[in-house]
Amino acid sequence: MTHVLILGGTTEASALAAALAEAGVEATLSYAGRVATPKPQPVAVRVGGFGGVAGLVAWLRAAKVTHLVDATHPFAAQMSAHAVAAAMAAGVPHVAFTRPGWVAEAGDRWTRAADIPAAVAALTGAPRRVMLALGRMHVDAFAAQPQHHYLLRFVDPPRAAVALPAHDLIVDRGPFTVDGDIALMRVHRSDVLVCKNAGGLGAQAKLVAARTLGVPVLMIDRPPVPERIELRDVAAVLRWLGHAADRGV
Ligand code: 3Y8
Ligand code: NAP
Repeated sequence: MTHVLILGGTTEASALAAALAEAGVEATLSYAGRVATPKPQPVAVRVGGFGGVAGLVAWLRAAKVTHLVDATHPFAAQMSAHAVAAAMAAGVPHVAFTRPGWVAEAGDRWTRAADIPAAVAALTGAPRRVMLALGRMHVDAFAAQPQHHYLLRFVDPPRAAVALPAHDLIVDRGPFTVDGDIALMRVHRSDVLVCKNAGGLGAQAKLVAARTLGVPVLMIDRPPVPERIELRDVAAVLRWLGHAADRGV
């Protein structure tokens, strides 16, 4: 009996959950519990950490998971590393379902940063109007560059005061639209966009908006993740599930 555990939090995870519900395949979508109201799903949902690799191994065994699909965000590197280790330990077939990173196109004005600290360092200099489209978890690091005015976008209202002197805060969850992000950057007179190389369509609008407005981008590269099979679309995952099930694994 197939039971797929999807590690979620992306548009890819939601698309796979919808396809599995449609196909009548038992699946559970897992959220870390980072936001107040995770998106409703047409499959069973669980929320919260597993308790490290051991916790995930125990969960895989207790729930009799037959396939593990890591469809987490490319920056959820710790979860992805745990997924590889736990699947190996529990003997559960595992793939990643992820999207390619964005690449600069003609007309783009990108500066690459290896990680969040490098992005903070790259903002040394005269005051600017920075659209910091990184969500909530890493905002405090930018207090090291207090000379700028920041435009922040969180999924939920902040639980504590934001440690940035000058900032505007938008509370909104994606997927976002190009027109919406063009309007946002115009109203806030953003002159640089800082973002993670998330890839995918759900976060891409701001890049198109920046290109349209000629706003330079400080693009943060993805963290390293362990070697694994990576699939790029729902059909490939469904084939993998069908194939893996044929082998009786
Ligand atoms: C809790 C679960 C779906 C998934 C939708 C995608 C698209 C919209 C764009 C900007 C960038 C950012 C952020 C972003 C996007 C999708 C996707 C994506 C970026 C939800 C969700 C959860 C989270 C967690 C949240 C983080 C934050 C990051 C906001 C659901 C809505 C900035 C990443 O307040 C917090 O603690 C938020 C934390 C991790 C990064 C951060 O450092 O703050 N995502 N986002 C997941 C969980 O609990 O397991 O409710 O849908 C999911 C989505 N967010 O099904 O349609 O596929 O990437 N999410 C980034 O890319 O830089 C916003 O503003 O332009
Ligand atoms: P992370 O740093 O890689 O993981 C930290 C810990 O959070 C994990 O060890 C695990 O805790 C728990 N966790 C992470 N994702 C989980 C999931 N889907 N289900 C259950 N537990 C999970 O993760 P993160 O970057 O904070 O991302 C958290 C969630 O937000 C993920 O669902 C991810 O897809 C989503 N998201 C993240 C970003 C981003 O920019 N990082 C962007 C969009 C969406 P235990 O060790 O206790 O198991």
